[in-house]
Amino acid sequence: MKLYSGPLSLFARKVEFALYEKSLPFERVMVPFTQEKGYAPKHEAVLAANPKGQVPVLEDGELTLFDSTLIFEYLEDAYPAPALYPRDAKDKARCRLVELTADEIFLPPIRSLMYRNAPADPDPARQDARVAEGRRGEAVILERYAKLDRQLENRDYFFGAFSVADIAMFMMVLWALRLRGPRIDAYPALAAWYARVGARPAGQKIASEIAAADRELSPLAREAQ
Ligand SMILES: N[C@@H](CCC(=O)N[C@@H](CS)C(=O)NCC(=O)O)C(=O)O
Repeated sequence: MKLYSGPLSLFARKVEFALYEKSLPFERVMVPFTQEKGYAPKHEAVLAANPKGQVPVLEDGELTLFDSTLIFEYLEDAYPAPALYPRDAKDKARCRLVELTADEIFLPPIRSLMYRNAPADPDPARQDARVAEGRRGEAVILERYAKLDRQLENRDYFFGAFSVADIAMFMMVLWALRLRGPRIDAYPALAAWYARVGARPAGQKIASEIAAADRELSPLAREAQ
């Protein structure tokens, strides 16, 4: 298998997490990324495979797929063990809902913090507007933390065994923290779950590679050194 990934691509790292969990060997191609230019210039293979021009893109033999959620579903069908979805149909649907909630509902307030790693806007008014939006984003993130804390109370993982719901939500919390968003210490169930997912070999590998990429690419990480 070949995965087109990005050093600081939340969605591509999410797929790497699943590949490691399933112990599937893969060749990783890192597409160019800088905080200044984002994903420009786009990798030709990614443009050819994905009309959105986005990573992750997975090739498995003659199959080429994009979108982290579709890739998760394919990996589960093609390589079912270990399972990363619950077996029960309703829990499986709930698991997909947690993944969607992470990717589409939790991400927007986290995105509002990304300006912290981007070059400052030369227009002070526009920069102030970004800072204000980031503050509003932080308030929303705190509401999400409180909800996750209630959901995870007395649970090791969202659905008994580790699943894609844990991967998708872990990636969001990791992103909020790496962008110096609100801490999770005041949310004991969330903090314990986050540490549990992060202690898995795949979680450790993902988190340490992202931290290394940040040290190389991100002003926030350089400031913290
Ligand atoms: N829904 C897609 C989102 C993929 C995505 O947003 N990829 C980002 C990197 S994390 C990207 O390639 N951005 C470049 C662009 O949009 O031009 C998925 O789950 O894979």
